[in-house]
Amino acid sequence: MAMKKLGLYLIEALADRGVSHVFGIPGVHNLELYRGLAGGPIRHITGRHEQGLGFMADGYARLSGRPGVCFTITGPGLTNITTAMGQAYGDSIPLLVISSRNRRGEAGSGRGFLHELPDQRALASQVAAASDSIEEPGQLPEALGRAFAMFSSARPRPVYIEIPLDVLAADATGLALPAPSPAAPVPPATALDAAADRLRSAKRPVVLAGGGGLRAAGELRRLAEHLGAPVVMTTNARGILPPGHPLAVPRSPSLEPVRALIAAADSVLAVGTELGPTDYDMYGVSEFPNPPGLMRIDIEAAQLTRSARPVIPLCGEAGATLRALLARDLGAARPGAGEATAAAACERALAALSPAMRRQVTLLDLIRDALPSAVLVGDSTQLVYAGNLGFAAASPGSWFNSATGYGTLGYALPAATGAGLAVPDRPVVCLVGDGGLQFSLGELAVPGEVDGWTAIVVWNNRGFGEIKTAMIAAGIAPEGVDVRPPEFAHLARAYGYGHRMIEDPAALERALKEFGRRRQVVLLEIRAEAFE
Ligand SMILES: Cc1ncc(C[n+]2csc(CCOP(=O)(O)OP(=O)(O)O)c2C)c(N)n1
Ligand SMILES: [Mg+2]
Repeated sequence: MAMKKLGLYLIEALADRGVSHVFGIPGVHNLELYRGLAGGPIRHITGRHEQGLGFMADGYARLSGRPGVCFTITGPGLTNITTAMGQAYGDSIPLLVISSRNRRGEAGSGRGFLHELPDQRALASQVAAASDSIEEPGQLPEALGRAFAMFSSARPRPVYIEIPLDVLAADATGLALPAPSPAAPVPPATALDAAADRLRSAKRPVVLAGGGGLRAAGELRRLAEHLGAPVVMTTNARGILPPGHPLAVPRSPSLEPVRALIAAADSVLAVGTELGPTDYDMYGVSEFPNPPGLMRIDIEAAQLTRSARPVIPLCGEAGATLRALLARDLGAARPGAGEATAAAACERALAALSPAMRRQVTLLDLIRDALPSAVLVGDSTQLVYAGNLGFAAASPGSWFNSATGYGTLGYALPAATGAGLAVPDRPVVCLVGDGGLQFSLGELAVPGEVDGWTAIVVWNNRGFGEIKTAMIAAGIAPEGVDVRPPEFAHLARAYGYGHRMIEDPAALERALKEFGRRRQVVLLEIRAEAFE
């Protein structure tokens, strides 16, 4: 019988776990990862830089609900992807990063083998929830099993597995597939009973929803409607309640009117939210106060006491935990309750924004309404900052960006490409600044190559606009911020994409509707000046 190399085993094991896409860049150092790929069930997407493919995997994971799997080479492949791992770590996104490594005995020798680093695993461990070196084939099934178990029953984050070249090519004949993952955890019945009691007697309940609640949108909605509880949604939770839902508060808890709504509650149920500063104190103005009567659902025990202390900690997966609560006696339904408070908080929060930001939120509303099924993927740019404060996304998962969490420029374009691969029948809008897009220009090739349906909306203010404003506000003479943008029309042409210059909202609406009519990649350049 022909020997089966470990690289081939890995592909079979991934396919067995339902992996359908791998984001990678091949090299002589990871050839054995590719032996089983061509002609198989897994589609390989080639990034133009490992940071870009890591962001693609991140966008793919968010929309597919599956881990984004990445293949990199030893050394520079790994160092290039660490920024994307940092972004995914900050936002609790499951990535499985598989890298080759120098042969056993060569790695870390200091002799200068191709791509050699002193300690790859230690480097990756700083941006991963777990990192493993596979020193012999028999260790791989357990490492993979652990990775998949962590994705489904712990706060999902990047997991790193490295396989030395000689181990990748070693015999894996007869190696068993990784063990199936355990069921997602639910809190103990006593804690659930206590939470149900508290919710039943609450007079002014409020729900704080985070990204961990995205896959439990139905349960969250039922619970909130039963209790008459306004639902405050963080950046990553936007869309859990749709725009216009009477209990929806799609506004940042960094804004004073939203904080006032929370402070006036007698019971607050936080679901899958870190209660972290990039959502709850976006501008570092004043720390978010401990919410009154806090019950907190999180899949990770350690997270339950970070940033705020709950009176009832509920360690469990959001959907399963909410279903367990809904199955308990929560008192009579309270139709209409909480609606006036929610509406008032929404209105006051919007009024608290600067006129420029309010106009930007209106522009985002226009984009959503022109393309109701679109996923909006953002970078760190002015339009997106305004959206994170006050934009109501159409559906769960249709609003996410790198202006929050780790905050990496260059995220939006590749993440939009990955999102599109996960939901190929939906258009994707990438919202990016002229500065941020220049961080990932190489990845412009990929949406066209994978037959994507992507509108790249560039907010062109000819430089690092927000940083310039911050320098001026700090009394610093602007330096390093008037960076020259390329001619985006020429760039679009180079890749065979359409281009439109947008100078007023009506033109944007027309261009988006035209884009929505058929699958294509188009670059819509907004002349920001014309919107100021
Ligand atoms: C990798 C990385 N480097 C630097 C920064 C700091 N930074 C944040 S926003 C920004 C300017 C972005 O310019 P642009 O994309 O044009 O957006 P604008 O502020 O002009 O809307 C910079 C340099 C960052 N967030 N990430
Ligand atoms: Mg700019």
